Amino acid sequence: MALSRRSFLEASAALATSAVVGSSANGADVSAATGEAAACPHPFLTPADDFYTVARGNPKPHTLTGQALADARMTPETWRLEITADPFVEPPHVRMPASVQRPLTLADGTALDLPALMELGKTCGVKYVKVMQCLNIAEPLGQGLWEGVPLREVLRLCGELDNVRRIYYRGFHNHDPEQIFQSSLSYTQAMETPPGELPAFLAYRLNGEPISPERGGPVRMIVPWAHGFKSIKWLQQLFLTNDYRTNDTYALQNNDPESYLKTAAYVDTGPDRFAAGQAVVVTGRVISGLSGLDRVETFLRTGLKQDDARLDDNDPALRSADWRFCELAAPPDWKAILPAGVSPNELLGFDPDTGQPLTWPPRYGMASWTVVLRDLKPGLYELYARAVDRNGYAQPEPRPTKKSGRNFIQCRRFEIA
Ligand SMILES: Nc1nc2c(c(=O)[nH]1)N[C@H]1C(S)=C(S)[C@@H](COP(=O)(O)O)O[C@H]1N2
Ligand SMILES: [Mo]
Repeated sequence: MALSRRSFLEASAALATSAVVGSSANGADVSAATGEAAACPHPFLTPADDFYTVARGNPKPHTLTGQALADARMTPETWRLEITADPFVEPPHVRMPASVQRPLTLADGTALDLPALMELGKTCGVKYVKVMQCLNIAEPLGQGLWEGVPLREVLRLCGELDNVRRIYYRGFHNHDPEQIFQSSLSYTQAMETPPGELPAFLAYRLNGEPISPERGGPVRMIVPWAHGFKSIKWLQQLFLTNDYRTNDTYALQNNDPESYLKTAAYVDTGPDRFAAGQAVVVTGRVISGLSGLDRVETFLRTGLKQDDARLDDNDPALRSADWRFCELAAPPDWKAILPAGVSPNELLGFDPDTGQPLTWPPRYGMASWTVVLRDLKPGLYELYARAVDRNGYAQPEPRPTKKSGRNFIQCRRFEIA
């Protein structure tokens, strides 16, 4: 697993600005806030190159260039998608194999190409904002505006499906079975979407641009509600199976393969020493997961000694701490940050009349938060942050098990000297 990271925290210079911008999370009490401006410490849309990359493979497919990239069918011209039925049976669990009326294959020249996928996008394309988050990394990887075609529309190209209980999908893996990285959805998850929710889809544009090889292009699966392992890069193959088990590569690594994104706040790193009298700016991000976001809260722990350990998530002192409402950065000026030609009114998760997100942050999206602390006496401090979801659960609840996604309570330690 390779992890690379570029600019993680934007310069905090823009932070010490004017009055409180109106973004009270779902009507929560703003009076307890710091009373400081919540200028956005992160760009709302992460530039494609600034995502934190999680990629397997030797060589990593996105490092291929020239003819090797074309041979991998990872260029817009060479990209193809195969859709086939899996003959797998295993009585008594799986008695009949899946079947598909019109498979799409390379062998008979019917595999889907990029122009055909984009043509489909003209009539049934979707656009939405979604954060990418790895189940095993305690930090959002980046947030993009993704555009593409719902998986169900692509499956409909294949005519009648029978005995199909799961849809599996894989990306380019150097033609080496050992390197296969696969994920899956149930038939229902692929075909049906609750109103107002976001469908699984085949993405071919990120932030208004073609998807780069590093971000999984030319075509990548995006499963909006799930952690990154469901969003397979360099997509090449769908196979339809009657095996109902979730044999995702991540399941084999002890993760909950049906985990949803968790509502959780994350704390940015930053300087650990400030001069007395200097304002301390602590920033972070919050993801709105399955249970939505009501508010972010922070707790300033004071009077620490150098060798004091940070408070554990289960520490009663943390549970009963003096948690204060924390201001979120307001929604951005959509016209200024969306790619040319994209209107906020057409984004899923946004109100088609007002062009504003239906929730803040948008469903399976993220926003930034900022706390400004002034007049702190010399000493050692820790600033903790937690999210409270729309069912009233405070992080790390309701799902503290880390193999369903990382959401322990983060803190930043700093000294006033
Ligand atoms: N083909 C393929 N797709 C993949 C992976 C991979 O290794 N190979 N890694 C997955 C994991 S575990 C994560 S968290 C996300 C990371 O997406 P990013 O690199 O665009 O941030 O990609 C997913 N898609
Ligand atoms: Mo991941």
